[in-house]
Formats: sequence, C-alpha cells, structure tokens
Amino acid sequence: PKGRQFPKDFVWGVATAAFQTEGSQTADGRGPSIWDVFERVPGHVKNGDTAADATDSYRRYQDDVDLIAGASLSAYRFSMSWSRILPTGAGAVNAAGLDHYSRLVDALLAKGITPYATLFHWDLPQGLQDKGGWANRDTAQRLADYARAVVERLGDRLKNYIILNEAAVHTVFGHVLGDHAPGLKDAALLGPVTHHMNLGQGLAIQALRAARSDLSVGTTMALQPCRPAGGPLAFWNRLASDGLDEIWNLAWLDPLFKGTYPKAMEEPLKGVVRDGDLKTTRQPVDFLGVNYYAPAYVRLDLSAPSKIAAAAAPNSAEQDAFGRHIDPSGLFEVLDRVRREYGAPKMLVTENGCSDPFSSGPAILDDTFRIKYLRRHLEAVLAAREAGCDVRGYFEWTLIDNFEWDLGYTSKFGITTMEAASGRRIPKASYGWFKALAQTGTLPSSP
Ligand code: GCO
Repeated sequence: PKGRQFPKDFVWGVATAAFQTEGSQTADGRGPSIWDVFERVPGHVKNGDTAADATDSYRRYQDDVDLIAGASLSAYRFSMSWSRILPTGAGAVNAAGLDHYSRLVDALLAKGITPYATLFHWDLPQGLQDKGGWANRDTAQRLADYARAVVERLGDRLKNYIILNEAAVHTVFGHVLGDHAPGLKDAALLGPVTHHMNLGQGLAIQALRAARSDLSVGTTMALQPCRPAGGPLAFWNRLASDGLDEIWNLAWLDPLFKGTYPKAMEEPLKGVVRDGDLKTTRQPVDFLGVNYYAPAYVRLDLSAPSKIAAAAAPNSAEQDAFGRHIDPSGLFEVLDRVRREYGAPKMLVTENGCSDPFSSGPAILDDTFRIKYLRRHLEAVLAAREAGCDVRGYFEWTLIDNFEWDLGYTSKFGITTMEAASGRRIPKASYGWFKALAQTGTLPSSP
C-alpha cells in the first residue's frame, strides 16, 4: 500500500564509527586518540575490553563494503580517525592515514555506494587533549585544519560531510559525567566544551565550503525529547526536564540555525563566547543528521542536588538490552520539532537502532527484536514525512556488532556479527529484512 512506500530516491544506509570498528591502532602512523588512552584504564570499559582489534575494519574494509553492497544499500556513513590524518592533532598531515580513507571511498564508489564521512565521532587526538582538548578554544581551529586536509585529498570523490557526531554526548558523558573519554568530571567544562565544538563546527563548514562548491555538508545531533515525570514534584520535574532539553538539544540546534544559545547555557558560557562567534556557529547546512534512540525521562533528584536530573521512565516502558526505552513517537517528535522551529531543513536519520537481548548463541542471528524496532521507527519516519518533514534518508546503526564504548563488546547493535576467530562477517535476519526494504522501498506491516 502507498502509505508504507518510501520514495525511489530515499537514501538507505548503515552507519559506523572509526574507533568502534577499525582496530589497527598504530598502523600507518596513526597517533593515539583520547579513547586509546581512556580504554586502557581499568574500570573504564566493561570486562577491560579494548578496541585494539574491534571488527578489524581498517584491514577488512573491503568485506564491509561487500556487505553493504550485498544489502543493496545506497550509502555508508563511516567516521574518519582524526589521529590517523593528523597524528598529534596539529602539524604535518599523515598521507598514509588519508590513503586508507581514499581506498575506502574508492571501494564504495566502485559499488555505487555513496560515502558519508563523519569527521569527529569522539576520538580526539590525544595530542590535542594534552593541550586542553575541547576546553581549549584553539581546538576549534584544529578541527577546521583537519577538515581542510580531508577535502583537499578526497573532495574530488567524497561529497558528503558530517562535521560532528552527537556533540552533546561527547560533552556531557566525556567532560561532565566522565563515563566516556576523556573521562573528566567537571561541570565547569560544560560551557567551554559546548561552545568550542559549535565554533569548530562553524569553522570546519566554512573551510569545506571555501575548498569546494560541490559538497553536501551537514552535522549530526543526538536529539532526545525530554519528558518530565509526573507526581507531586511534577512542577520541579518539568524545570529539570526543560533545563536538560536546553543543554542537550537546544545548545546545539540554536547556535547552528539561529546564532543564539538557550537560557540554560548563559551561566556556563560566561566569559567563553567572543564577539562574532555566533556568526561563525550559524552556518547554512545542506542537511541535519538526526540520531535517535530513545526519549530522556527526567525527574529532579532531591537526594542528590548535584544532579539536575535523573532517569524517570514509566515502569511500563519497553527497553532494549542497552536499557534504552523504546518509543518511536520520540523520533517523530524530534523530526517534527526541527521542521517547525528550525526552518524545515533537509534531514537524514543518521543513526537509529537497538541492542539485541540475545548477545550470544544462535539466537543472535534471529533478531526479530531488531526488525520490529526498525520497522516501528521507520513508521515514525513515514509519519514525519507525511507531516511535512523533509527526511531524505535513514542509516541504521550499525553494520556490524562492534566496540560499544564503555560497554565494550557486550552490547550488540549490528545487522551482522563477526565470528571472533576468523573475522568472518555473518548476516543476521535483520540484514535480509533491511535489504528487502532497500530494494523495494516498501515497509512491511509486521513483525
Ligand atoms: C552514538 C554513537 C554510537 C553508539 C550507538 C549505540 O552516536 O550514540 O554514535 O557510536 O554506538 O549510539 O549506542
């Protein structure tokens, strides 16, 4: 039926990130990133797992490309490792690092797959962290240098760029809560890190545009509807929820689309924003990348006043194995909010997916749980399109079970998995399901 039909030119893809898949951490002159340092500290990553091997995708990139082609997908979103290209984050470009991405881009194009490259998916060169990382304003310029190095070498073939991935996660989990690299726990970093990433994003967009006029440039945000818990503290829960919404969503949307910051960022940004900065953060983009997994449920935590917010999901909420609450209406909500409040930009869902409850044994290949999750979220995409949202594509997270940050290899988001001993990739049921969808554009109504 027509109501379940995606347009012919809808972009179907999968997404991955360099650190989660590549391995080969010292190959061809790669310098260390903050995640290399962070993952080696006992207690940081579950089971002491590291991404030293990951899915071996640096060496097996052709296998990955073949899988993507085998699923009839038209696009691949991967990220580049900054410290392969600029091993210390500054100074001379490492041509051997760029060679790898050049080979990957060529391999994709040879199969008719459009590459979408994310420049920063959380793996800052450690050399830049040693100078303060994103708390240091200078890092914004370094991001622009990196963008320039990439486009000079690859811009003739690589046309789609995503500057940042989920800067909110990197800021809050990496610098305020400490669960992610660089592992800092300092609320005072919220303002500087947020602003310098927004500034760097603006400078990088300008650098790409200056280098070529034929690029499609965007950025990717982790948009989450923030939902207050009810009950006797509903009024306070609403305040906490609105505050989180400003820090998590608006602190990224507003500077890019409007050249402003929301009220909750006023104090954290004191002394950080300089004259003219908000002209730089406000850049026209060719698309906004939206990553969506779950809403954030919020209540004011009176027992721990240092926290502004604590989880407060309804007991009834269905969860994936990651502990995320499954609610496709949240995807509709964020897409429609961007349409209404930010000038209806072209959007791509650049990540959506779930962690399967069956993490081992033969059941892992029979991932009906994932199929159902994807199907329900794609219904939300169709509904958003019907409501006027200009959503042009959908990238499933992720191509292959990989290194899930602080959770190591325990959390599995892939439509394929890897046989550890051989490195062989094995498709799950969802791989075949997604392939049929990419081929027909028709969303089935079950499971
Ligand atoms: C994200 C991350 C991914 C995660 C995914 C699953 O951008 O959140 O891009 O790296 O693996 O979200 O948790």
